[in-house]
Amino acid sequence: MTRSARPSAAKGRTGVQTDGLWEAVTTGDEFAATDIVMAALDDGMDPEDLLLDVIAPLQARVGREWAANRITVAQEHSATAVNERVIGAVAHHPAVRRRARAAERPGRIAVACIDGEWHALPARLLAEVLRLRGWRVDYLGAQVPTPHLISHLHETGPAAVALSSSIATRLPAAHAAITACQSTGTPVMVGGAAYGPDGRYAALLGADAWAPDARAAADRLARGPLPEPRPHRVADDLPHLADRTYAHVTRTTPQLVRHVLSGLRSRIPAMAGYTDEQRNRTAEDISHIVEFFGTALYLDDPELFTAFMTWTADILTARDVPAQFLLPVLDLLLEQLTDYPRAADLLSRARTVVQEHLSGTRPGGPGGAQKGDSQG
Ligand code: B12
Repeated sequence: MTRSARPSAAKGRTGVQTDGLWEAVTTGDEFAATDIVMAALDDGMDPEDLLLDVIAPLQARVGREWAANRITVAQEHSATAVNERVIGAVAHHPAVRRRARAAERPGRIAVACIDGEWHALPARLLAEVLRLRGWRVDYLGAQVPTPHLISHLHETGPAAVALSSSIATRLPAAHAAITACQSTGTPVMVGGAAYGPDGRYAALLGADAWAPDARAAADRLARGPLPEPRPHRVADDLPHLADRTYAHVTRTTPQLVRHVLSGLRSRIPAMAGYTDEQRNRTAEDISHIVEFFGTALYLDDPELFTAFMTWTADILTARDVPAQFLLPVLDLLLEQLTDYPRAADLLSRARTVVQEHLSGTRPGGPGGAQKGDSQG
């Protein structure tokens, strides 16, 4: 499709052919997708609105469709790859470049995903919005090793560093990265779905600022410099870590996963007939459960784990896998952790929540839940 041959589908509230864009993105048609956003910019659409009110929700929809099992993992990967190219194309549109050049020059800022964080797209959206607002942005992309990030801050001396986290299990690593960045004297702004919709973990982990989305982040930065980093010690932020429960769980994760898998095999006879792929999937699911469990212990936030467990139950149900098997998983973990009261309490709570969720006695239980909306 050429830029002059624009699709004829009706334009939505935003002035973009959102249905056409969805179709192009989910069928991997990069050219058609780019044509649609270029046409919107040609028609004078505000690029920030295009990035945040069209492309970002479309990407979130990709996540919901995958969670509900309406698109495959491959389609989700391909759609995300197309969306990344679309964001790149927006950034290079002549009107967008003109606007970024004409904006005031508030200073330099680094935008990075923390170590182990693959979700680069949300950080990229933030980077482009800050560029539009005139910032000189060093966009470092996915999984930046903390020592290299620190060297970068020493070399460039930015006004702030924006650290993005989408997956909650990387929050312990984010905590260490925040503290390390602050030790260079650079204020740290954090954001991304991992911090929760209200950003509840940002202050807990000692960040200097948090914002719910890229627009709010840019507005906050436009109001003036972030506060100087306050000195803090990781151990003082989270005093409950003194009970060593988190340390024990992370250190023994491989053993815990093995114990759960062998326990499941003896409790669920059908597992004897599993294919290699089914066995690998089960092992992966158990690893994720233990990782989320560890993160909830790190933050001392039971809800992080219970929300993940009910979300997992919905994901399994959407794929016709009996979610009942989550109950013995929790029991088997409990068997190994009876000497750790905080761990045992969290597992018992999760068991109650999962049981209520599966029997439909909990608000948001199967049938009532919006599958895939959980951001942990
Ligand atoms: C695309 C995607 C992927 C892609 C990422 C590719 C890429 N280049 O980004 C791939 C396939 C790699 C991936 C992998 C995984 N993913 Co994934 N992924 C997603 C998905 C579908 C979209 C993420 C996204 O781009 N969202 C759209 C943007 C717009 O999100 P946003 O957060 O609103 O962004 C705004 C704000 O957060 C803010 N912001 C962002 N960063 C920052 C930073 C600062 C400083 C500030 C102020 C603001 C800010 O600004 C943005 C713009 O306004 C989500 C589902 C979803 N609904 O989001 C899951 C999701 C994030 N993934 C998830 C999971 C579990 C995984 C995997 C573990 C899956 C697996 N089994 O391997 C791995 C983990 C990899 C890792 N170690 O990081 C979970 C996380 C659950 C949780 N509770 O933590 C999610 C939520 C899906 C789900 N419902 O379970 N994933």
